Amino acid sequence: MRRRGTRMAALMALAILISACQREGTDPQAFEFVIGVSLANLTEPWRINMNAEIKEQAAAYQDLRVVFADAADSSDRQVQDVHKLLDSGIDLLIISPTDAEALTPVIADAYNERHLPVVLLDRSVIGYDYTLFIGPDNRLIGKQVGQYVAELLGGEGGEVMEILGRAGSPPVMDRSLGFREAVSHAPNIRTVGTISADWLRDRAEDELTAWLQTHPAVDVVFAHNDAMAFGAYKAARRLGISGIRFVGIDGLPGPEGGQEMVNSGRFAATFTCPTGAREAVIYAMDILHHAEGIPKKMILRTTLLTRQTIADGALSPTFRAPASDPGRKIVLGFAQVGKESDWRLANTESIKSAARDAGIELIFRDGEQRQENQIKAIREFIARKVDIIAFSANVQSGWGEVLREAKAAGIPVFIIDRPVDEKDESLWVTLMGSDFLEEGRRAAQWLVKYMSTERQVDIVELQGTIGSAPAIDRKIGFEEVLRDYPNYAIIHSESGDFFRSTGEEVMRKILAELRAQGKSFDVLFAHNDDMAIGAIKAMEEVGLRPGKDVVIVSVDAIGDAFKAMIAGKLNCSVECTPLLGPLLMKAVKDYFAGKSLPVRIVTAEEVFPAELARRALPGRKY
Ligand code: GYE
Repeated sequence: MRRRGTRMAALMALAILISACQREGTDPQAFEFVIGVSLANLTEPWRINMNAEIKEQAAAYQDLRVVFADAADSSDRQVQDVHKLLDSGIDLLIISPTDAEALTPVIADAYNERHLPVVLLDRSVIGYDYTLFIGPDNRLIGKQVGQYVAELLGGEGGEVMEILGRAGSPPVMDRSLGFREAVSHAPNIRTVGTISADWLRDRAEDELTAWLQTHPAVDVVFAHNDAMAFGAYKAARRLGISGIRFVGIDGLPGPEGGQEMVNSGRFAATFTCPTGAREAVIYAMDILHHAEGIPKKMILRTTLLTRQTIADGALSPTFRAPASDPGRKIVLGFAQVGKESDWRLANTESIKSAARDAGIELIFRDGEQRQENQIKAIREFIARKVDIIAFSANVQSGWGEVLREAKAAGIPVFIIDRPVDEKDESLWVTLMGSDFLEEGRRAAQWLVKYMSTERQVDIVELQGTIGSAPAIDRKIGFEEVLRDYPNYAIIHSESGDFFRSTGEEVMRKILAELRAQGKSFDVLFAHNDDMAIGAIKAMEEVGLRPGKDVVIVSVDAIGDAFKAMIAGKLNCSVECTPLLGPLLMKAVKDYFAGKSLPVRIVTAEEVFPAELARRALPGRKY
């Protein structure tokens, strides 16, 4: 309610300049919050739909006023729009950037300097300087289209023509990459042509008319959105060419929308690409009300629409009450990895308490670090006909068989924390947890900044459980950053299996080996804090001063890591939150309420260098 007078004046001025909306009949003075919405353009049907959905969802809130700005596809104009919105005193910014590079600085400034919450819609920026990203995984969409086209054409294969949106834009590059990766597995499919039509129907019609003159025999036309696919369809019809299968993306309702094109047989298929607009407003209000558990990224689900899948209910959210008696408690079977670290113990506690709070009946099984125990537990859940199964995969491979059994039994599976590397993503409903690659990158980014040196830096790496996603990805992310710093070298890398005791043992062994070779090292990168704390003990035994003689960076940000940082023995911990219980129970409830869930939810995390530890410790929850 602060600065209401001046803000009111600034907003009225802005509303005249741009446009605004609030719930019908509400007193313009009464609103509590003002959200600024900066859209890339209002020409494409998909973006017009996004705009409409924001307005509809915003109308549900009494105390909300939304101010819109349309950048008409100009990033310069969008930068100005954002400045105007910021200067007018908005409480939160929702933005769909025209161009990541051009918009990153002004968005980072709003987020870091003005501490304004920022929700990115559909397209991202460079880096992580925003509150929440909601959008599709364009590479995954491209891959799904490729898999569908490969199936459509079958063993014989055929010729495919690809119509791109705006050349060089991230969605186009990702969709094309995913598509070509998928069709590259089908030997008889040849991509015989590519044209760019800037997302526009008429441009696609003109371009394809010219192209078809010389290549009338193409089997499939894949267009990056339905508008261009329709343009392509019209071109073929005008030239009297039949037999081409048209595949689009967006799947919007209404005349000329993808749903109509599929139902009328003009398209073989399209793929939904939800705008995320409603979720953006819902989460924006949660953020403004300081709700807990706001994720960092929500990757929205894409659904294949053919006449058959639509007939099977692909468009209608199916109400999924627990099998027999909707009134009874939802029964969730959870197969946990084990008890290897403080992180894991906090994760287990978070799940157990959140299930209690949500009134969900939890059957909890501890895998004791063994995959076969987890598989046995999942089979037990299937036999007991639980309503839903959730698990964290000790190692990422070898889950296909049991996940197919759960699917065959009609029991939905949620994966939390550690993903699996199965290709068939229909074997689980959603995956929620951290971005382990990004954690590895952050550890290395902090290290090179902290060391700021050209001299040789030798690193010992304590890996987590071999074959587990966090160990694999943290290593990849860490090495990816160090590739630009040739004076940094990992001279020894060994697994401590995420245990504090094993971290200590393995470090003791490494120290002895290096001493015998007359070698020393400068840095320890430990894939989790527990192993780092174990290693600190082993270092002190041989008279080393951890945190001083050896710089130590690790991952998790558990309580004991803060104590070690305050004691000067650990230099930095990259956060990885174990508090996934509330997120999981909310998703379970949403699922049974028939809501479509994101395919991926990435949690929000920070980096804690030692100098921040003392101030941060009191607020830590694990
Ligand atoms: O970093 C580690 C735990 O899967 C992210 O497993 C989790 C990791 C975490 O043992 O402490």
